[in-house]
Amino acid sequence: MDNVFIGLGSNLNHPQLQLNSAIENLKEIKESQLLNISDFYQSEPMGPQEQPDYINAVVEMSTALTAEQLLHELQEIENKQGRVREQRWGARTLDLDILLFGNEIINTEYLTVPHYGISERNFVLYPLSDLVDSTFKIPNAAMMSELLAACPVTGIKRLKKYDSNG
Ligand code: A4P
Ligand code: MG
Repeated sequence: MDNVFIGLGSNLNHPQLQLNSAIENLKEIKESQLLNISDFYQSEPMGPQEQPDYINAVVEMSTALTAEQLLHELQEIENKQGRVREQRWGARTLDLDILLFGNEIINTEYLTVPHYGISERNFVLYPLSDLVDSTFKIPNAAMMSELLAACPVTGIKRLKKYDSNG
């Protein structure tokens, strides 16, 4: 079993509810368990600015699936929740990215793991830091404490602990 971290993002159609639904759907993935959920964060859009703010979070799971099998499951959930792929970095109902897959380094046509934005994006690093300690080392990158120190807190705010009734 590998411990994996998945980034969740939404800025359309009631983003907090989209994340709540995504979490319920993630719990149903075969041969996998949901272990931990970060706080939810509101973040200003990276990319085109004429789109709403995002709600972002990170979850930790364990899985017996391969990374490609997991990606397939995540894309099914994105589609189920009405994801339409249009503009790059444009607004979306749900984006599920594999941030880390154990210590694996993957570079294929379909997958880049660790996710290419993990070291710089505040809307990834801050929720991830809810789930790992400051000495956590990201494969091919630096330690959590160093990445956080270099990452601006502007444009992001912590909302609340995930509430399964919310
Ligand atoms: N893919 C490769 N590696 C991975 C991975 N580690 N996890 C491939 C998931 N998918 C991965 O993804 C396109 C292809 O990436 C997939 O088919 C898969 O094979 P996509 O979800 O269809 O496209 P995308 O998400 O629009 O593109 P991209 O470049 O992944 O966008 P990002 O980087 O996810 O950014 N601003 C804020 N504040 N918060 C956000 O969450 N998100 C984005 C999207 C833009 N601005 C944002 C946020
Ligand atoms: Mg994506």
